[in-house]
Amino acid sequence: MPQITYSAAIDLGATSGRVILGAWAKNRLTLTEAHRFPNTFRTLGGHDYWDLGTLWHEALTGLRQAVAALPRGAKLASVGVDTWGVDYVLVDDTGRLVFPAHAYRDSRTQAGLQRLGNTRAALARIYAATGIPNVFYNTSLQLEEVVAHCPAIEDAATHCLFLPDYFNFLLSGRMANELTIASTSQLLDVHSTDWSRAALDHFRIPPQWFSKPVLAGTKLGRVHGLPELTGTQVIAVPGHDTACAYDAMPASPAGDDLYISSGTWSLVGFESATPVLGADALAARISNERIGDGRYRPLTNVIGLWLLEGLCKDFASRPCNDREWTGLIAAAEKLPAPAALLDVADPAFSNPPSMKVAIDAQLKRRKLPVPRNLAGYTRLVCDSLGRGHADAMRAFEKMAGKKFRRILIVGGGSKNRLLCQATANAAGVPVVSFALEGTAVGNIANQLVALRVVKDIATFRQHLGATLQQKVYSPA
Ligand code: LFR
Repeated sequence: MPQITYSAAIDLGATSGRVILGAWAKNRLTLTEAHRFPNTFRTLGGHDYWDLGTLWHEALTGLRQAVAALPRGAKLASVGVDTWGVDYVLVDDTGRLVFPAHAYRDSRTQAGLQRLGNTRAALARIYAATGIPNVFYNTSLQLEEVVAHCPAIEDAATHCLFLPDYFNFLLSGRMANELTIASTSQLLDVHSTDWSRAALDHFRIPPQWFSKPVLAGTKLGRVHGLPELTGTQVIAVPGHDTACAYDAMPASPAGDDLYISSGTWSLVGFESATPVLGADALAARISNERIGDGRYRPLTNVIGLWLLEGLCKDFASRPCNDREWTGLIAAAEKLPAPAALLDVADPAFSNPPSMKVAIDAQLKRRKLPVPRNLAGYTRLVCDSLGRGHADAMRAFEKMAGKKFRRILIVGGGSKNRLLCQATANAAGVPVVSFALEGTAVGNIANQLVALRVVKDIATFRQHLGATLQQKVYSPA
């Protein structure tokens, strides 16, 4: 019998969550989806909140199903949690929630966003300190608003845990802040792996709420309180889903691949030993998020397939299954390329009541024709996102002084032929798409490294690359 290591990834996204069981044997990872469930935030009295009780319940259901799927006598060696970025809970010393968990699309940060946006010197200082631009969802703006709105919170809360940190605590009983998720906050020092006192002071956030972040691979302890999981290690993987997705990229060791994790957001970036900072980087909204080992992932957040998801809501003819999606993409491919593309950075696209109305308004303002049907809009959106990806690539090349030879794409958009081809055409380099559950695979890869079953992430990528199905789109 080969030696098999079983690990589970709890991988929580803003619109769906899953628990994936990984089996590693003979340098090959086999995945089983133990459980998948929808996620959404709920609006109460004008504010948006996550339903953490339901998420925890679903995570436990998934873990139990993962254990039930193990062969007789096998044990789950470890479990790791990753989630979307920036969201957090405030707890007391016993881990009790002392403030409701808001969702990052809640509008309570708008005033702070504008205030910081209008004070150029302060924004430049915060960017120099944290490497994170001014974005509406930043934890910094969220916490600034909580402290201002509810000063008593400073006494009630003793710890700020990001969502992966909180689920790790529920599993292991240990409170720790993990580095990659901390790096999404705009509160981490860009030159060290500790918090930025300048940023915490600027936003008036109590520094005692945070502990020095741990690196990915830290063992937090055994799962407690769940008899089925006795002995299973809780491992702090990169808590940020995008950091996990990037770790799963079968990248060339030469470091000349650009990465896109394509889903609701298009997360375009690369790996670097140094951050990309300065006025041009701030203007290009480059986020210097962190890799699990402490290095950097300079990244631009292009609006992504949120545009297409939003548009579909406005069409009765919207696709409802994989076959219909393929049909829509094929119809869009047959259309002529649009004469002019959308400005995808238009803030009107971030959360409009109707995406179609928002797109039409931009086109009319620019005196451009409005597409006739959903296929026409799909063509316009994919070509425009391809251009957005290429623009991000060129900005990185200029600022980091390097050339990218390929673009690697994972996530939902990697299955979208039109988007992959549009990206290759606009960027002038091949796009390589992988059929890969990037976030869950990166989560499990980090557990295997922590368990010393795999030497390091580079070795994992080599093994993964040898077994993965890939499709290459050459620039037309
Ligand atoms: C993707 C993601 C992005 C982050 C956004 C908000 O799931 O983590 O990286 O910018 O969600 O947190």
